[in-house]
Amino acid sequence: MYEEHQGTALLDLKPQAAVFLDDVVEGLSQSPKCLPCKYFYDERGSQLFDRICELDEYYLTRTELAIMRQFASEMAEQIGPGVMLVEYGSGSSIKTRLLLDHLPDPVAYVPVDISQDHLEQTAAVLADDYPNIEVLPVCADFTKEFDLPLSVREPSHAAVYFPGSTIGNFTPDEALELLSHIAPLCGTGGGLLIGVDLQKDLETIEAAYDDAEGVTADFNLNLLRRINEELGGDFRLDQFRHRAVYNRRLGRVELGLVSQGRQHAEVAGESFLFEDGEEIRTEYSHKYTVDGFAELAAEAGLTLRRHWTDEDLRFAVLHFAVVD
Ligand code: AVI
Repeated sequence: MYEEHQGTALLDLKPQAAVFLDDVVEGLSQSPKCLPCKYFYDERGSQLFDRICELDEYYLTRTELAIMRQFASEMAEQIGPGVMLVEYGSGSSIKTRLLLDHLPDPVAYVPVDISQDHLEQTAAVLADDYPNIEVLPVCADFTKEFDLPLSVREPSHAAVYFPGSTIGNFTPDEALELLSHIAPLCGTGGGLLIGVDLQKDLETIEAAYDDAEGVTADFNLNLLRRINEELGGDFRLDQFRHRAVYNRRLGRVELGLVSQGRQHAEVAGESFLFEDGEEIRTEYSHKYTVDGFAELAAEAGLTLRRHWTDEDLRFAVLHFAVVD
């Protein structure tokens, strides 16, 4: 299960079966139709997401980064010395580096990601740049339970870093399930540092998910392109329109693709009917209040210790402790 990669041992726990087709057929057979947002991120989708992060309207990335720049040393102090830092996602970002730069005597850094290529590349670069920190990549689906790798030096505790408000792409039930793995993973004395997008005015939120340049629309439609290319689908991309609506009651952006007319599309020999105006739900992006998120995390055995926000209260980074 361990493979050697440019000086970093990779723990490979990724699911072996190709489930993309099953998930697509299952989602399109439901009413209302849906497709899992995790399939946005093929190579093209990841490039489009990088462009989204640079958009004027998409305030999340730059706001979180500004919070990290301002408060990384306080966050690192909260996390404490001798940590095994476990990042959900590949951690190539400046945010990860800010944290690693400020942590007192970290023992190991464990990026966890399902995308092996990306994980290997970023782990190798970080191992080069931080020779005193053992880099132990784990290729796994972090929404499922997995074991931490062994480090040469014994850590005093483990802490999960989960930036980017990716937690918002899970429903509250799914988020609770994911969070409930963290306390047993890290054990008493462990922690969680997590980036969460906050509830705010509708205009700001909807603009972030429906930008003037149409990059988010391309990102959303890329899912159909991927189905066409990888699963032999015949979706006509110009016959579906990107839609992003903020549902204030549920505190979430609802992203969908709306059929422009009554039409059929085939995937791997199965035919699906789309009525005029029918929507395929492709993503939720939940927005929280600090108290609301702390309540959810408390159900998973995590106690809010501190949090940091920007001046406009757009985004928050929260630190939780695992307590008995
Ligand atoms: C990855 N995730 C936090 C993004 C978000 O804001 O929910 C995904 C995204 N979807 C459309 N734009 C960005």
